[in-house]
Amino acid sequence: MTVHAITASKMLQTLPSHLAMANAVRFLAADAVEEAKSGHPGMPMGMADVATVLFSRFLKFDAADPRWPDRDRLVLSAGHGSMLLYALLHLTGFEAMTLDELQHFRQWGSKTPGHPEYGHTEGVETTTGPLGQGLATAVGMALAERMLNARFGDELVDHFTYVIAGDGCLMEGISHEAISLAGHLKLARLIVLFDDNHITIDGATSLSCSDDQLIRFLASGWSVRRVDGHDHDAIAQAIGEERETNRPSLIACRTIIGYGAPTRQGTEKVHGAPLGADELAKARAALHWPHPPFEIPEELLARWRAVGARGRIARHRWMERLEQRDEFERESFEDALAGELGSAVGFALREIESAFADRRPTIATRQASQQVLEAITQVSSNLLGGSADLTHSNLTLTCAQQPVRPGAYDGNYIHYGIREHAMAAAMNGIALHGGFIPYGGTFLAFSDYSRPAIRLAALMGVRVIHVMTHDSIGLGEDGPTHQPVEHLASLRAIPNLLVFRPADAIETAQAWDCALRETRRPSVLCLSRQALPVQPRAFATENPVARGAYVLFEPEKRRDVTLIATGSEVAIAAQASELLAARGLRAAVVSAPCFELFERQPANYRADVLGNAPRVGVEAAVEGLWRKWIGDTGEFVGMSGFGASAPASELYSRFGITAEAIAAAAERALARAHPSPVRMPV
Ligand SMILES: Cc1ncc(C[n+]2csc(CCOP(=O)(O)OP(=O)(O)O)c2C)c(N)n1
Repeated sequence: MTVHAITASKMLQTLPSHLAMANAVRFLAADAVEEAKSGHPGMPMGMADVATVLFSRFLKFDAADPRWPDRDRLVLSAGHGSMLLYALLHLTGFEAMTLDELQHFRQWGSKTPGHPEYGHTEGVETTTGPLGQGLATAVGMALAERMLNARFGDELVDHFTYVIAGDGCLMEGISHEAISLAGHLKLARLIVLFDDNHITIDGATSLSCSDDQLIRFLASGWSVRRVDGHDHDAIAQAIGEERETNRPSLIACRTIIGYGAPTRQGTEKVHGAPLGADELAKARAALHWPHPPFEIPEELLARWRAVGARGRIARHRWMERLEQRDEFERESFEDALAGELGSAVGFALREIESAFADRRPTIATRQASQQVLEAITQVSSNLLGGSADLTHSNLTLTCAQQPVRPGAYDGNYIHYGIREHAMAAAMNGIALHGGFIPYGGTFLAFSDYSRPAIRLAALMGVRVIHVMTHDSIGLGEDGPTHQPVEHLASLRAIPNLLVFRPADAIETAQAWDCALRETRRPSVLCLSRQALPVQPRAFATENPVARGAYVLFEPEKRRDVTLIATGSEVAIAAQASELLAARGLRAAVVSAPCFELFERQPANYRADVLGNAPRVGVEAAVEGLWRKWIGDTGEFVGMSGFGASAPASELYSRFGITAEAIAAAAERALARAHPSPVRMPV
């Protein structure tokens, strides 16, 4: 007998209805892939038994309220196996996941996209597909659960985070950062169900990997074990016992990919292609599943629906417990979950902004950011800070914050260690879980290490705030490895991401205000290492940074040229306008702290800001998309290659980002616009 035959017959003797339940998952997945003529049947067929045990015996949820805050979180890190999740959501009775949706798997407008998408499909906790992201995001969820538990107690916050991850997730580098962080923090309520099927796309995992995953996780402080992933009792025992450990758990579930497909199971052929009519028919025979595609026998469906309703009583009890809390506590809990900051934060921001306007401090924008954080963390307990081991450079820690420690989760600052990628993904998980608004710091040059998670934050539309300091050659002596030049352009290329580069302390406070208000978008705050003077500006009743770009200085009568700059280069552009004035040319200075917000302004506002005069763009970075704002005839003053190791002031002059260079560029732009005579007299 084959492994499959032995396991199947054992299950038929002991748990026929569980096997039938798992088969319902298997065939919904295989039939949907068949119908779509594309997709991944292998993983759902292989993990159907594990998922059936998890859902029917452990997972705390109520299909009638997919957003119940105290539900267990399930993250399908192996997102290509999306049909596993869609089948389970349908079977357990999630209202939006109709049979019709399964029949339109991967089709335009369906709730069943190729990979699970948060915000698109109710019941999907996070977007997955880029392997490893789900696992690291789940670490953030598990952390948020413990932290919220520390604030509000077991009665309101008491749930697990489960992850289904494959070989691919565990091979990805991010998995190392994630498991290391989770092990260190002793996130005991995190349970990873590893689809240990020894197969990836190219073939056997032995082609490319010799890791002993159990030893690897063990070394990071996890509780580990191996189980037959088709033996329901063994799976149940493993999950049950791992829930009781005081460490995060890895359960390596030895499975057969494409379980039940007679000629393809156990091979890469079943990973990412429909089985084909013949193989599918044979799988039906092998697993005693005589039902036509998308037909689930009534009794079986009823059993699955009962699983979907299993958590209903627990949810109602939870609601009662919430009701019994005194009003203040209940409101704090609900506000935290809703991501409310509280009006005190608004006041604190206004206050610090006007203090900056009065004192006009010449400080680095990273220092201004710290002062902003000092003010707002004193009045809001929902902000969760952190840094990837650059706390004292990013200036992200405030007096009001205490670090979270292994097993002690009542702090509000995370030392993420040198794990930028896991930090960014964990922040996504924290934001998705609810209860905290995460911000985390690193150097802008290392945003590349976080980028895949930042991209997912943008795709999901979640509020996470990246504090990226040392934002240009202005960081000086650390040299070109640490000096970002292409990062602003590359981050601006990510849709739905806000990239802020404030020019001084006032704009820094205003940028924080914008980032905190953006509840459905992530932000990157690009902050200087070097001190910057506060620019003179007219009193504004509204936050001008929210407009994305605005006129900082308008010459009298008319403009000859418009100088558009961001961040630290605004001050240099302002100096250039004075040089030009001395030469009889009137230059407006536009500060453009956030092009994404500027782009959304009405056309007449943008036209007023940009003006009709020739334009010069100034930014200590590569040109990127600047042409859009300066036009074909505009001039760009910035970087065209990597920086160098030297004091910042020397770098600015060596790379030609000076008031004189800007003035010369303005003259060139004017000459191009008015070929003869060159000068427009005053
Ligand atoms: C970051 C990333 N790299 C590559 C891929 C493409 N990809 C999708 S599934 C897969 C193989 C994953 O193997 P495994 O996790 O073992 O899944 P299984 O074959 O068991 O379904 C690859 C390389 C991806 N989705 N994400």
